[in-house]
Amino acid sequence: MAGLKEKLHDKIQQHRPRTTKLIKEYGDVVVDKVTIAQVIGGMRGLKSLVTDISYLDPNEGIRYRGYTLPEVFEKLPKPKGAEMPYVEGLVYLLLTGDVPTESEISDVVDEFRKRRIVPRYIYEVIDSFPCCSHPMTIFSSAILTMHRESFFSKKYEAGINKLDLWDPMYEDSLNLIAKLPEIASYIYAKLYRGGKRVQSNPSLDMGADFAHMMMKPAPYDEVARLHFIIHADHESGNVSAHTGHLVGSTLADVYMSISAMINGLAGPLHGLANQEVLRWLQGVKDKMGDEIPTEEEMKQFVWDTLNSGQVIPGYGHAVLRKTDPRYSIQREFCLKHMPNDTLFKYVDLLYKVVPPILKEQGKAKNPWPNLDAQTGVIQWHYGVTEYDFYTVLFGVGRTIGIAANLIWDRALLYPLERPKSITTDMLEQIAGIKPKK
Ligand code: CMX
Repeated sequence: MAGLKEKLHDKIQQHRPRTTKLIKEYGDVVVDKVTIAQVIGGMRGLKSLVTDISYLDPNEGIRYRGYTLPEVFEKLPKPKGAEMPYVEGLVYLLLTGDVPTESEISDVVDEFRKRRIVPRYIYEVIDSFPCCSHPMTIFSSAILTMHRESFFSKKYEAGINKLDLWDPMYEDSLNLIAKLPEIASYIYAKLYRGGKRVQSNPSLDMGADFAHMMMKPAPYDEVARLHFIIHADHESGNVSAHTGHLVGSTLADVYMSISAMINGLAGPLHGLANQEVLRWLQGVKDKMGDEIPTEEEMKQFVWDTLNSGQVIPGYGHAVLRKTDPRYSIQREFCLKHMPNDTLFKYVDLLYKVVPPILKEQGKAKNPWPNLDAQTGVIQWHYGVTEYDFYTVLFGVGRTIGIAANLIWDRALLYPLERPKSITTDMLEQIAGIKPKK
């Protein structure tokens, strides 16, 4: 057994009795109540999922395995001379809950190196898409097509004890994560670089290898590490995480589950917002020519969008009630590496004008920016100006967290997800505005 898998195996053995005890001895203890507003309103705030991989506090933001993002960036080992940690180290942390040592990191880097070769037919699938296909459609399809590689599905078909299902889920997950940077960069090459493919370089860590395949010089390797780490997980209720978990609960394999979660991520209220922020900013730039808008002009653009019944992309959140720390970390990166970038100045101006306007409008519960408000500006600065690609980058990072959850879902024998629906008549009866039949 490789180091990571052995450690994971031990952690699973230690954890299983905790879950078993909770169900068997405390299964009837009430966790939460459900209101009509929650039933109709997308289950906001309803505590009905469990994960130990990350936790989102409304005011503090995300913690991975108990660590805030600044702690994660401080604690995880970094490649020699690098500013940002190994993405491979985050995989280790999310899976085991432990910060890896240098030698444990080398093992994981080696694991990914061995698993990185993308099957030839995936290039053919990507090549066969009609023009104007969105990169997220291609990304999701490429992942789904690899279902034929699944150990999990083969083991299930052959008959496997459910206690052992986490093992092939782990193998599939590592295989998929190792291949995603190359798949994503080939989609980029195909759509925007005349199909010029750059093969992965086995001597590089995941972030540096992605920059190499994207043909972007340093510090794009740091950008890639930063990006994949901050996008990896956001507890279990967000649409991409929940979709991955839901599909996986049917014992669909990782390729099916991650392809589905990618489709959830591709909605403009979720991951696609990073593309929408850039589209919105470009609209402002087109109107302004080379001029930077004044504060008053920017306020007017924001009000125009709100008054036409649209949302301000990159602002608001279903759980967060403060500025997203993932936004702040990217902002610090911008202040250090690209303080004079024009788009960054736009984004900074938005940070000043949008929250007071959203507060004045009085609808959004959270007037502060989320991570998507900053992502595109960094990509644009380093030459990735094709903004419909940005959500693919989100998807590469998010796969790490969701795959870790899928492995633990199988390890802890979480069952098929199947909540109950009721009718509007029944809700009216519960509300007491209609007599019970
Ligand atoms: N601009 C304008 N109006 C907004 C808003 C925004 N950025 N954020 C929320 N609102 C509005 C909602 O549309 C809603 O309006 P109605 O009452 O007319 O339906 C009202 O404020 C209340 O919404 P809420 O409870 O504050 O927010 P929700 O939990 O319903 O939605 C989210 C959360 C993210 C979908 C919403 O804030 C939004 O649409 N933001 C813009 C899109 C975005 O940035 N999405 C990315 C989020 C991060 C991610 O998942 O990647």
